[in-house]
Amino acid sequence: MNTQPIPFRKYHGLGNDFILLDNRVQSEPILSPAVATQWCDRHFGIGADGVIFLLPSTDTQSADYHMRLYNSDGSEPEMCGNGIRCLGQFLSDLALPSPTGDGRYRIATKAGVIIPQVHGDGTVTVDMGTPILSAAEIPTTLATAGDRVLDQPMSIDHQSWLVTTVSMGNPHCVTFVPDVATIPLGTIGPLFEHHPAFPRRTNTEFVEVVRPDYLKMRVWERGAGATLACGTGACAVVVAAVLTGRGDRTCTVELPGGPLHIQWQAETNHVLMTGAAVAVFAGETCLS
Ligand code: ZDP
Repeated sequence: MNTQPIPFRKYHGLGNDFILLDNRVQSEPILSPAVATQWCDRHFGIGADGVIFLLPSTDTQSADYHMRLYNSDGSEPEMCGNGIRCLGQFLSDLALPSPTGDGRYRIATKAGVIIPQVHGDGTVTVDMGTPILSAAEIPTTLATAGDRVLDQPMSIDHQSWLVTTVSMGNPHCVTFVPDVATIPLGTIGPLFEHHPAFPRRTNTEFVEVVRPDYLKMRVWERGAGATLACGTGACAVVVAAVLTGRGDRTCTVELPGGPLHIQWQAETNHVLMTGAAVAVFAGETCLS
């Protein structure tokens, strides 16, 4: 047992849960990916889908803080939608003032500077930036004609799926299905995640169009498996629905853990995401 317990706080965004660490003392995460995996274990650890590190900004001109994240398998994604809402709420809970006084914080991530705005009512809006549609940048080798993958057939488990690929900083493969409840997520999800068409693996969303402004999705996340919600995934889903003529730019996405409100602005090309971010408990752990 470590003699120096490490303090942490636990948050969730629609049941997509994270351990948040105030890591401002140094610019590198204080945990190794292997220890983070141990913390995320639901039986032998604290239990979470990932660990999020609040780091000092390395360029205070462009960002107030820096966020890094490990998935529960120890891999490091570029971005995390539910996670950055939790980080915004964490900053507010730590009584770190918003530099602009309106609840906004500029957060440097591997996908650029992302700006959550904490509203003070338990919800956070995040400007998630612009979606990336170029196959090479997602990355996927699926593109046949042109550079985009829109409703392209792909064979998985002897079945043909029409897939649309979108990056919100991290890769997503979106497929529209008649009924999300019947998808065998645990068997089909890993086959998408590890398919050779996705050199950096992929997150996969199975989506049912209830109405053009109301989509229902289930997600298999890269590095974390079936989760109750995925913020970057919900944004990717609305972009895919608009591009394939199935959905509206302003849309509610129902995830197993609850709803997210997504707006893909035509004027700016930015995707805005609004949803809950909730502190669950604070503690200290001896695991290291
Ligand atoms: O891209 C990945 O590897 C994801 N598993 C990262 C986590 C995404 C997240 N669930 C979200 O809400 O965007 C935090």
